[in-house]
Amino acid sequence: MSTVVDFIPGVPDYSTVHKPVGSLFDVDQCEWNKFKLSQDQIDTFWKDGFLLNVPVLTPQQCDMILEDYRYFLGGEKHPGMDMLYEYHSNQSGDPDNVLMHALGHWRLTKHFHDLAFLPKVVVGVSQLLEPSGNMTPVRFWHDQLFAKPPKHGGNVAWHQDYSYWTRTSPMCHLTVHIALDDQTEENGALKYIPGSHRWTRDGGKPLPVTDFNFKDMESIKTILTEEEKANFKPVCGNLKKGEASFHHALAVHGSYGNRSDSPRRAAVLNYFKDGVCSNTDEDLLNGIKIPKGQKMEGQFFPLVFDPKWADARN
Ligand SMILES: O=C(O)CCC(=O)C(=O)O
Repeated sequence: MSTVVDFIPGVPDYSTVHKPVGSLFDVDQCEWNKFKLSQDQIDTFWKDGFLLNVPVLTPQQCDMILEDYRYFLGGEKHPGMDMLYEYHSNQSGDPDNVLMHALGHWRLTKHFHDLAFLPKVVVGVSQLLEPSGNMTPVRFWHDQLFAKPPKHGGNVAWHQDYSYWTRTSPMCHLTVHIALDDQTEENGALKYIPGSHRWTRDGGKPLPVTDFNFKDMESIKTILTEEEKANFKPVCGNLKKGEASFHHALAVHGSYGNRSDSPRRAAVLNYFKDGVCSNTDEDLLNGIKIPKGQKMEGQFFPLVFDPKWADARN
């Protein structure tokens, strides 16, 4: 797909194009292999279930993304809001714990669209999707924005991502969380539980969802075993602006409220291995269906990296 088609007259739907369309990064200079993670980074990911502090955006690129973020924080509304898969101005419903959460904004602006194709992200994802470390073709699943306003920014309750994604299978998914502001203990930095990517039920199933509104931070503890509770030792990511963490689809993660004087905003990218199938005849995302058993592909699930592209540059 290479031509942008309007969703409603005058509102382009960038999901109709499966390559970068804007000026967030220079595509011609793209030499895929230079974006590979080191073996140490890959080993850390498989040991802990996450990898921290990978620089993926410059502060200037973060500011370009933050320009587009304004559509989601009240005030100016984007004319294509109906294209979003989800939009919660405050997912918790509690005015003292405000969490803005959106999905599907890659369809709305060039910068959000291109972020999904960022070489520094997709090459690493390709390396981390297979425990063997063999690079594998990668498809985009969806994006997410999480913003916590100053002083009364809300929690994101501890969870495993795949608990929300069993409508796609097999589990071969990965998340990249990009900090658009420096993250600290005070502003609600993302935290991880090392080793929790091995916490499953009934022969490999994820833990059940315990809080769909992300509000009740500790609700996950009601379903953990004594051993899991004993090993519940959070590590703070302390990501700097422009740094990313890569996490396994079963890595337990979450974040507390923002009590600082500044907003804490993040852009999250979710991917899966090419070949993952739909596991439902119902909606996969708002109005988007793929029959159960069929491969996830087409307009909404672009191929963002194939190791063949890197080989072709050598
Ligand atoms: O922004 C947050 O604190 C939570 C983000 C999250 O759940 C994720 O990156 O998968």
